[in-house]
Amino acid sequence: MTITQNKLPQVRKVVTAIPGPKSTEALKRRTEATSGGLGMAIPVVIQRAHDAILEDIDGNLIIDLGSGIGVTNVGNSASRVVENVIAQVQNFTHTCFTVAPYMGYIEVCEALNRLTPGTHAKKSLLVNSGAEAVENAVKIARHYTKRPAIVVFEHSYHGRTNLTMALTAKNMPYKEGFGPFATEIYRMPMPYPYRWVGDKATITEDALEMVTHKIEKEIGAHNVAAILIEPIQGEGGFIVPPKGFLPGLSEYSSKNGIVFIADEVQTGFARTGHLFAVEEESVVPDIMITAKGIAGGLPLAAVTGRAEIMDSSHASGLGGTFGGNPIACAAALGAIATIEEEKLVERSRHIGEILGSSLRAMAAKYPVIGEVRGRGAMQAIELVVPGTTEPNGAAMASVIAHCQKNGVLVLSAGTYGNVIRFLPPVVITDELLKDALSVLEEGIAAIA
Ligand code: PLZ
Repeated sequence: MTITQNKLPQVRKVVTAIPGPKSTEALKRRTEATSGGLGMAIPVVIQRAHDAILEDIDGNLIIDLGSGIGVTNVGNSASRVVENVIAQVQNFTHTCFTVAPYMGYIEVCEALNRLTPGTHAKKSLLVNSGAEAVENAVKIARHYTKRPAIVVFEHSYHGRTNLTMALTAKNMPYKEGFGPFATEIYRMPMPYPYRWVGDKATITEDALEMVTHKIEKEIGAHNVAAILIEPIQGEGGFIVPPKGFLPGLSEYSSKNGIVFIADEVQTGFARTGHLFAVEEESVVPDIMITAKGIAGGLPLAAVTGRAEIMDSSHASGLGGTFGGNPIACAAALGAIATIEEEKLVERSRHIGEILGSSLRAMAAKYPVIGEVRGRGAMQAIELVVPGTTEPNGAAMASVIAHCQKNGVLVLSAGTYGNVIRFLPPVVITDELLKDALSVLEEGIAAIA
């Protein structure tokens, strides 16, 4: 089926104050109607979005450098996603895969088994959200190993459900007042290169030594079901582990019968200049968790792993009403086809070059930027008090406010609340990205 999509022009256009009068009115209703527990990155109400442009109800065209937190990698309302969704919604909307199966679910699993690293036999399970996928990966690893302990890291983020809050590092805002939390979760030191207090020349060996020592002395390796890690930590501030750390953990896991789980929820689907971030160091996880970018904006997440691990549960031990909803699966097949046919992995590397070189040039000029880090279309700047490594949350807030006022959506991140992260749709044009970066630079220059 081909549809006619009247796509928004890929240009920035600010026609009112942000928020404009219509958004301001609508946001009053938001406050009245929606839970006060929900945050808001930019105070506008959206009526349309295509590729890397968001249009608010006042007619402002805003450059999206967040992709709805790393989701619309293939662009907002990408054509293949829209076409597949329309075709599917006309055929059927739901059966529940564990009641009466359908091909879309099977085909998404086949695609994941084919595309994730490793040539071993793989199988997949589909669920609704990243957190639900993390929960299931932990369930499966525990069932397979018959062991209780889960090893996680400082600065990690894995979700907002009870188990995934326990797996997540940061208290405020994710955990504060929401306990008690699940047990048998053990948090390990994370080699955060920029803030590592030890010798940076031996960071990988030293961190691996600390982690394995703690596992052996405090848990017992034979009690560990899984080591769970984000290949680049997302909410924690785009912390890139030093070279060799992920391969070291993966090797230690296989030597000790531990399931090595990569949480690729934020890093997956052409985000980092690879289809999956673990590919950078040729790491082959036993289980990979994906979500966000998998379905171009529809809610879908997956657990993909070694066939013997994924098959270890008894039938009906896994499931859920909506998991792998047919419309979300149709969207995923459209998103995956877009990534492959439009060569978005290469595009992500190209974006990485523009982003990286321009951010590094800014860092050389403005000492408020303590570090530029990340990979491909997933990069960030960590803001500090010039001349120190002291986190500069005020600078972050003021740069983000400048970007918003001028029609550029950027997101914050970081354990210390001082990181600005860039997660543009991978289809963003060079011109649009450069325009957004010039607005960012004005914001940084203004506080320098
Ligand atoms: N694992 C690595 O990044 C979601 C959270 C936004 P869900 N990150 C964005 C917020 O403030 O709620 C995420 C992630 C990693 C798991 C998750 C959880 O994915 O789809 O939000 O449940």
